[in-house]
Amino acid sequence: MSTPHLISFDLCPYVQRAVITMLEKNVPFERTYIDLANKPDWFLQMSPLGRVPVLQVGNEVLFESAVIAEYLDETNAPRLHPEDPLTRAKHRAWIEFASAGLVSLWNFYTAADDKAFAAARADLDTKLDRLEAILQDGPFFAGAPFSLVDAAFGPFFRYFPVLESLGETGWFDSRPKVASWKDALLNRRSVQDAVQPGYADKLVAFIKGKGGVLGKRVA
Ligand SMILES: N[C@@H](CCC(=O)N[C@@H](CS)C(=O)NCC(=O)O)C(=O)O
Repeated sequence: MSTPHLISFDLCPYVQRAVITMLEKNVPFERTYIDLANKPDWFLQMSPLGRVPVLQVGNEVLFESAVIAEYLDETNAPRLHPEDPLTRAKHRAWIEFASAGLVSLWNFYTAADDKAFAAARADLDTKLDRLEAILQDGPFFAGAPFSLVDAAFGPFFRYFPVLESLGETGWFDSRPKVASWKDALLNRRSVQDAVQPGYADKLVAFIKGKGGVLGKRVA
């Protein structure tokens, strides 16, 4: 296969899913960063929804992070999706849940007023409770093997140390299974290497730029 080319934005959690998947499989890839606030014409022509990630494979273009991750999984060992179709379907559903969690996070760190902020916090707490209820022994979602569900949730959990640094704590106090899953993911090499040095500072600056309840806390 020709070297895949990933079109990225440096803070995008969906892009990170593709990077984690390629790092887990030692797939060499090229990467181009774009500014989502100033999208180049070539990108707008290529990306049907105007979003990253986009993965170029030869003359073909793939979009949507879950689709990109599955393509990479089907074409490069080791397999990260389970073999059993029912288990695989359940994994896809939890990857979708991770995407909903990313929307909840966005609503939280961009919330413009206290009411929206409290509602977004409650929504996130409910989602973390759901995860606590379904997690088994760990260290990863499906136990010992690292799966595409883990690749989807690594970028989700990466937000929490930043939120904690801005004074939003208590996410994991009564959720020991989520806490140890989060730690296992944030200690995983592929998850760590999926962002550039300075990620946390950039995210804080981005949150400040949004000017919401959390952004106003940034000095
Ligand atoms: N469902 C998409 C979501 C991708 C997405 O929302 N990407 C954001 C950046 S993290 C984006 O490109 N937004 C377009 C914009 O900001 O204009 C996926 O899973 O790939």
